[in-house]
Amino acid sequence: MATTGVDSEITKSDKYSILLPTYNERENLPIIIWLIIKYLDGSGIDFEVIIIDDGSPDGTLEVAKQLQNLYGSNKIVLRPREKKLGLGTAYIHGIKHATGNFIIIMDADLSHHPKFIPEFIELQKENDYDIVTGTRYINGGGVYGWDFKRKLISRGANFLTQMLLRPGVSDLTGSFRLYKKDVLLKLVESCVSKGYVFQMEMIIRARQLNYTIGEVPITFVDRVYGESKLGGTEIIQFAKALLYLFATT
Ligand SMILES: Nc1nc2c(ncn2[C@@H]2O[C@H](COP(=O)(O)OP(=O)(O)OP(=O)(O)O)[C@@H](O)[C@H]2O)c(=O)[nH]1
Ligand SMILES: [Mg+2]
Repeated sequence: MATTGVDSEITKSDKYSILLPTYNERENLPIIIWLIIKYLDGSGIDFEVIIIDDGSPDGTLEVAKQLQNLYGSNKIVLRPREKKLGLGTAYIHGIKHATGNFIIIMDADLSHHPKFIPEFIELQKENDYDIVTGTRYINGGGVYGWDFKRKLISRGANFLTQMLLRPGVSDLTGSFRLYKKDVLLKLVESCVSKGYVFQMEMIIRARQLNYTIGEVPITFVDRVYGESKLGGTEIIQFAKALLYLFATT
């Protein structure tokens, strides 16, 4: 989609801070870092990766330190916290330390492939979008490795939200996104929800605040290492938050 043939040049002053929150991602971290460096260095993009580890008991931080030694502390920045405090505050913590004017948020569990990042950047530049979001739900996007139940939940959550809030963005619950830094700061400030529903609220608020949003089709692969946590409580939380947003926006 983003291959237009027009070479939109990366402005020299643009820098991308990639926020990578981790909790028990010891196996995944070396692979994701290797892929990020491979695809971004290959495209001549100026970037840093900020790893926010929340005291993972599996020793993720030790692995992160080794990666920092390997790739350098200007590329790999460590901003760990003592204990598991959740994703929302992990992002805020990361933004505070970001030196880039753009922020990329992605999961560290290999569900989000770094090969899409140059496409996000190119699309942002072409249209000066405030946000570019990965989507599993337009042509070329997709989900791999999910069972029927999980697909149904994700589709259902997106469908319900589309019906109630009409945000005009096809993937609301995904978290693979590129933001202008000041835009992300405003959004994070205006969001009230935590957990799974946070990503959806970000997009709904973005629409309210009239930010422009582009979409890049992505393939999403279920985590191979580590445990999945989506359960009944997340679904109930999501439904509650959806109703809250419906009532208040
Ligand atoms: N720093 C920090 N990172 C977290 C926390 N919870 C999850 N993460 C990380 O955030 C990213 C997304 O979390 P996931 O556990 O993959 O959430 P999910 O994709 O909805 O669920 P599964 O992949 O199915 O487990 C991953 O990189 C996690 O390691 C947290 O409390 N603090
Ligand atoms: Mg995941």
